[in-house]
Parts: sequence; C-alpha cells; structure tokens
Amino acid sequence: MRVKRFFGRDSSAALQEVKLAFGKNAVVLETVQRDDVPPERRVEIVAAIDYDPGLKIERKSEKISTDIVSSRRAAALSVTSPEPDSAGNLQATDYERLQRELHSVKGMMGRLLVGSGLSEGWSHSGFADLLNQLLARKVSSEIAYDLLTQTQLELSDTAALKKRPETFIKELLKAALAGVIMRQVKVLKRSEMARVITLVGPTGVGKTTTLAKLAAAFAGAGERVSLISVDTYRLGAAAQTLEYGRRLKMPVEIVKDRKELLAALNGFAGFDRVLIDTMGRSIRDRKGLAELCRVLKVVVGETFLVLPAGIQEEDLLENLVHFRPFGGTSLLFTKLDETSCYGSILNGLRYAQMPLSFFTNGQKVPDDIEIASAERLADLLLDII
Ligand SMILES: Nc1nc2c(ncn2[C@@H]2O[C@H](COP(=O)(O)OP(=O)(O)OP(=O)(O)O)[C@@H](O)[C@H]2O)c(=O)[nH]1
Ligand SMILES: [Mg+2]
Repeated sequence: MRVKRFFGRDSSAALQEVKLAFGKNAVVLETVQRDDVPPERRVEIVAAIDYDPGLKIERKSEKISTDIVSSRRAAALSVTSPEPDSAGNLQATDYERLQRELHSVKGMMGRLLVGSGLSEGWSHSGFADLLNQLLARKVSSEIAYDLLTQTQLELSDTAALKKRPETFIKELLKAALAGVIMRQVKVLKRSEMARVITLVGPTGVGKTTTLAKLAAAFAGAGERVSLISVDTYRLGAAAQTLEYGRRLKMPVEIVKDRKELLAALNGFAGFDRVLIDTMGRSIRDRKGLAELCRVLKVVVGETFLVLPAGIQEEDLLENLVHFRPFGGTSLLFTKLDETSCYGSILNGLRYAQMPLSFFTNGQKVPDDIEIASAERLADLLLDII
C-alpha cells in the first residue's frame, strides 16, 4: 500500500490531485482543513493506493453543520471516504459510483448555494447571477464557489458598495471575477515552446486538423516545419497527415515504433519545428494507450493534450487521469465553436495544473486557431466584451 499526502486550496483541488496521482482506486484516509498554512495548502488529504481492505482505519467523525462551507466539506468527505462494511472494515471505493455521487453532490451544492442566499458576504444579487452563469457554462460548482469567494475577498468595502447603483455593482463584481479568473490562467508562451511538439488525446478531437493549423502558423512565422505521424495501427491516420504535408509542402514521416520515430526525429534535426501527430486513443483502450506512450517516450519536447472544449467534467477527469503518463505540458482545447459550455477549459486547467496553449474554433485549416489567453477565457465564461 502506498500512502501520500496531497494538498489543495480546497477539498476539490486536493481531491483532483489524489485522482490524478493515484487514479480510480485511490482511497481517502483522512482530510484536514487548516488556516495556518498558505492558501494553496489549506486542505490536506491523506490517500492510499493498493489499499488493504483488511486494515482497520479509524474514521474521523465529521460534525455536519448547516454552514455552507462546512457542509461542502462534509459532502466532499462523504463522497470520497469509503464506507465501512458490516465487519467495520473500510472497502476500496468504486470509481463509477464515486463519479455519480460527486456529480449529484455538485448539482446539489449549486442549488444549495443559489437557494440559500449564498455564502456569508455574498449578499448582492450580482453574486447569484455570476454563480448561475458560471454553473451554466459548466464550471464545476466547487471552482465556481472558490472563484466567487476570492472575488468577495477582493472587494474590501462592501458596505460602501451597497450605496452604488445596481448595474454599477454588477459590472464591478463581474470585472473583479474576471480578474480572479485571469490570474488563475497560465498560458504557455509561443516563444517558450519546445522545438518538438506532440499532440495526444482521445479519438476524433481534432489532433490532425490542429497539427495542420499549427504547422501553417509556424511556417507563416518563417520556420522550417516537418511532420511526423505515429501510426502504430498502420491505418487511416497517416494518410490524413500525409495529405496535409503535401498541401503545406512539408516533409512527413510515418513511423510505427520507437526506432522509426527516433530515426525520423534525427532526420528532421535541422528543422526549426517538428510536429508529431498521434492517432487518437480511447481511454478504454488501455493497451493501445500504453503502447503509444511507450513509443513516445523517446521524444523530448512539448506534449499538448488535445481535448474538445465541450467535454463533460467526468470525461475530462478520466482523460486527464489516463493521459497523465504522457507527461502533457499543456492543454489545447478544440471545437470552441461547437459549445457554449466553456467551463471545462477552466476545470481542466485547475485539475491538470497545466498551462493552456491554443484554442481551435472551426474546421478551416489554417484559419481556425488562436493563441489561448486568460482574457479570452474570462470572456468566454463571462461575456465581458
Ligand atoms: N467544429 C470544429 N470541428 C473541428 C475542429 N477541429 C477539428 N474539427 C473536426 O473534427 C473532425 C476530426 O478531426 P481530426 O483532426 O481528424 O481529429 P483527430 O483527433 O486527428 O482524430 P483521430 O486521429 O481519429 O483520433 C474533423 O471533421 C475536423 O474537421 C474545430 O475546432 N471545430
Ligand atoms: Mg488524427
């Protein structure tokens, strides 16, 4: 059994760390909340993997309070703590059940927050509007709550504020929230990107199309660009990359194993930029994922995890867990044009602790791509501009 401590700003953030490190079979042993530590370490979770159900562990009793913060924490605890069986032993948790419970608790939390007059200090209706907007855009309720708490802390003189006109206060709250969101968004600067960039991600999310857009953008900036397609199936994926290479007048190598990949990388040593396309792998295809991961181990450079902006939170979490072995260095969100629920972008950033790199917003190559920015994400979530 491996036991490790995880930290986070709140229980949700610490829990994501647990899930990302230990995966679906992690068992939460203890959760502690402290106020005498930096904010990002306020919640500490002790979790175990390969947990021995025969081992008796005393469960801390939690006082369920009507206070929203306490009930949130208690709710999170009840979701993450395993239930004792009839013999009093703790059983390993079932991932799917937890996901379902987490989902229903989150929904309940959202309703609770909206219906209860909100947290202490959130007395202005502008907070409720913003909370509703964040939840409607599918920002996770814990993250939404956390963002609004920080927003409230930023507004020093709320009493004076109440004397101002309603619309002024709403705009001010929105601007303060936008500031809070923007400070949390890290972006991988184009000038700091590694020479070799690999795109990985689930099937059909737009990796090959995005690779072509990126190739065109880098070439447009005067770089010599070459392409590699890792196609261990020897099926369709390579043909698409070859066609883009032909249209963009860039050399393409199709490789099927580590040896061929290494040879292709050496062959492209003189290029300013090497972009590696991989075929999509479903997270259910564990063998295929592991195989692709092994092949890519020889690559030194950037790895962009490509995900569609409209991805559901549960799927987002599962993908982050299963693609973690690939060592992603940034998140790239596609198909912004196909959703209005941009909350996954923010959720993904928080859960994965990776910077953003690009957004794509349409099928057109090379036009439908943009450099991700904190301002753009805040606008997508809050309609600022
Ligand atoms: N609406 C929209 N469609 C996109 C975007 N990016 C890619 N697509 C479309 O998504 C579909 C799949 O794109 P691909 O680039 O083949 O996806 P992939 O991830 O390489 O797929 P696999 O290699 O099979 O895993 C195509 O129809 C693309 O035109 C986007 O930003 N918006
Ligand atoms: Mg592809």
